[in-house]
Amino acid sequence: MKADLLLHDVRIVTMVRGRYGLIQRGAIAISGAHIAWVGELAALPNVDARKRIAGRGQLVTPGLIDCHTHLIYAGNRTAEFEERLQGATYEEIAQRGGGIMSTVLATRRASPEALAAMARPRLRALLSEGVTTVEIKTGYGLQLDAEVRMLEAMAMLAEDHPVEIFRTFLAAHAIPTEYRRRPDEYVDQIVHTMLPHIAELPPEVRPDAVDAYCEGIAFSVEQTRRIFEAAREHGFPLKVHAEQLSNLGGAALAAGLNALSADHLEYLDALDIPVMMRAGTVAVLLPCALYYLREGRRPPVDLLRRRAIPIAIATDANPGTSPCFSLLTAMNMACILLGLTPEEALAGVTLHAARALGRANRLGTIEPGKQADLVLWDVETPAELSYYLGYTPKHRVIKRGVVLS
Ligand code: DI6
Ligand code: FE
Repeated sequence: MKADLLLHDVRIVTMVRGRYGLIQRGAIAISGAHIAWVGELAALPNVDARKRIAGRGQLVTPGLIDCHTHLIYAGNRTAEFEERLQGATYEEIAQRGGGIMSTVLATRRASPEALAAMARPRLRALLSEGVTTVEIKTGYGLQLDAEVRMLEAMAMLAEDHPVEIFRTFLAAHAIPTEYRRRPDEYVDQIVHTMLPHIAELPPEVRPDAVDAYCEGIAFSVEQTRRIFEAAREHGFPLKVHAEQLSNLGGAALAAGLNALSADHLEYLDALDIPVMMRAGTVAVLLPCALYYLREGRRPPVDLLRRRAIPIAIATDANPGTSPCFSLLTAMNMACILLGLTPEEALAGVTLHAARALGRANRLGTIEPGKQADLVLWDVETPAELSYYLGYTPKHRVIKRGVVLS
């Protein structure tokens, strides 16, 4: 067998079916951007490899995936942070035009180049922990031109670095102040103007999915339904922000329309879970946001487990509710605050995160045929990835078969 790269003498955490699936003395043969062979070193066929890396017992995991971020934005929300420390709530601040809207005003004034420049250090922080795929949402433009500038900034970030960026269109993130008294007209604008326009964008900027924030301070279930039905007509997969601050039924609505994921879910009702199960909708949990908001409610992890709903974990990196640019921290918080096991947390940032992006056919596990997105870690056990707080074990990243560091 010919290979471009052979990793040998490694311990492999395959994450097949969301379990560690540990191979104690393994090897991985990579051909081009893909995994050609995985297994016990002893069973390795004769390989003619252009390059070899001896792992000396290092642990290999799939490249990590942050499947929910808002890391492109302008402005500064620290005044709001200080107000919340004095007792103001996130909803109060949003209702008086602060919150998301304050970030929108700053983002609307920024060029795509400026937005990309502001996002670069945040993206670099994520990538410095073995993240190889990042989802990024629009939603701080809330006007067609400004939303498109955010998509252009994503394309610029993708050019700098081999990281894979999944673009999500979130014009339904908040009702912009100018539509405050006529929110349905903003929904008309999304349905009749924005979605038809973005559906025709060139492939390097066209969104990969459409999202909406279904919440008391944002869009009702009925408004969300109109946006999702229109998005589906243009062929976009769906994601939803739902049951973060209250239970409106957004997760069940989205799952009924075959959404890839329903995200947040602190207030998810047991009755909403069967429809997620039938649709294979992933539950994306965002522990850094609930930590930052000091939210007392927890997503119903036990019920999700019992129904075998795949659980993904993400940072929700954003300036208001989760200024967290560390996926390893999100994994730790998923264990400490939500009660996940370290194995579930790792599945949450690999296989299940890939499913939340509709890319599990290509990403998220170490199996022949999958893309060679891998991280070699200097750790003794896979649980170590969830164990530290503010410490990143030494590691090397391979993206699409190319050794990056
Ligand atoms: N839920 C969140 O936690 C963020 N967006 C969302 O829909 C908050 C975004 C922000 O406050 O800027
Ligand atoms: Fe979010």
